[in-house]
Amino acid sequence: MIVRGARLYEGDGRVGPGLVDVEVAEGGHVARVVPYDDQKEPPATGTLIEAHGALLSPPFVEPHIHLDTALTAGEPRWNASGTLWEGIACWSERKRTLTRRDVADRATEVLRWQAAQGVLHVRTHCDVTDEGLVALDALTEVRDRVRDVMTLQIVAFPQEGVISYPGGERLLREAVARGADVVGAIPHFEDTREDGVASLHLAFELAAEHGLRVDAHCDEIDDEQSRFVEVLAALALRSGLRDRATASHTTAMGSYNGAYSYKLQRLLARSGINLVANPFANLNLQGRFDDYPKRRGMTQVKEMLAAGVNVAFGHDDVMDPWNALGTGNPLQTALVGLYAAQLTGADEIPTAFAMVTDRAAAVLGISEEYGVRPGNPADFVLLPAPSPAEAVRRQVRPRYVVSRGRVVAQTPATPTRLTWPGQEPADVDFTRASRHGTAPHPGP
Ligand code: 17E
Ligand code: FE2
Repeated sequence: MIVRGARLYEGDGRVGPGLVDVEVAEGGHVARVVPYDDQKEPPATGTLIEAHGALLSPPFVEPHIHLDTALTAGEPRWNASGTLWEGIACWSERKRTLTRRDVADRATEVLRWQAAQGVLHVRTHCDVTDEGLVALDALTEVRDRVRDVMTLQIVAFPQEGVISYPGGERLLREAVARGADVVGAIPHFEDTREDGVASLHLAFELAAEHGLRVDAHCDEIDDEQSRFVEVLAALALRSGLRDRATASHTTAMGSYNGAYSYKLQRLLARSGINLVANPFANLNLQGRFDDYPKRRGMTQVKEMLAAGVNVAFGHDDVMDPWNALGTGNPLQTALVGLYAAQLTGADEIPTAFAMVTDRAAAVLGISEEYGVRPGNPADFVLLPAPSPAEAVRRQVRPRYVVSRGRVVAQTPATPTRLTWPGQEPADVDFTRASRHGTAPHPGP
């Protein structure tokens, strides 16, 4: 396979200077990336993709989703209050009826949606507060079945607590023994501050013992006194786990005072941990106990990025008790995230794209093999846009999704024909090319 004349996404929101050709070797790896030469004849054999200046990016990375709960919204009842807490109660009821087939079918369906939209690396949380560990066994099976196309990391996530849930620690250990890739926690849900701290100690112990990563749902509450992220960061720093540890949600940070925030920025930067904000869930679930002014619960995305902390955006839910909507589209996550975090400056919009690509890859710990470079797996998406910012603005679907050198998804361009007063019907062009002969605005 060869992709000709593409703009190459190089990470951190940046695009390479000229157009390139990307050649894929037989084994599904990137063989060469060379400057585009329009005089050169394309090879006679193999798949040829003419990019015409479209953006070639490594695939989207989903750093935080719940595939075990996906597609259960309304079962057995709807989350009427819209709180995290009622969501957990609804799920607890639904959990009693889980079968392996049920979980595998729903998870697979969402993975198909993700692959179609260019997501080829996924970290899913999986509730392990279940005596049968039904969802965990289902997801490890699914992980094996999709291995040739996508990589799936499974977090052993104790949704109803580790210390405060009967048998919680035993179940967490058993989940690790049965093949979870990452150890989770939910300290703000434990009965006491001390239980929350103990749950984080346990997660780091287990991770160290088994060579795993840590990703905790951490401070997902509007309580400014919920301060478990400092514990997580200190443990990451002192254990040496550092960037192998992630704090997800950290919505309480949206309520921290300035003095404490300053202290925390320094600690988080030194610790090397990642943060994952989940704009759909955070905007939906937080602030539910406020009247006005009503908090919206996003963590300190802009401030933590400025402090040098890696922050990524996750989708979190797809049609479950915590979010009735969602298709798993990472560019939707990026768009909603950039508004929630006010990352709307010209140099900030490309950062939002990085937060669903290379910054998310860093969360999964796959940065080395991630990126369209010789020797790496030929995994990429071809986006019909000249820049990351344009891809986000126009919410484009990848024209091609390529995994290990094989096209796994293809979406044809579908222009909209508009009949406009005084003109012949014509396709609408949502790019900002001027209709009056002046140069198009370069855009961010
Ligand atoms: N469980 C939880 O504790 N928090 C969430 N945001 C979701 C599930 C989706
Ligand atoms: Fe979550």
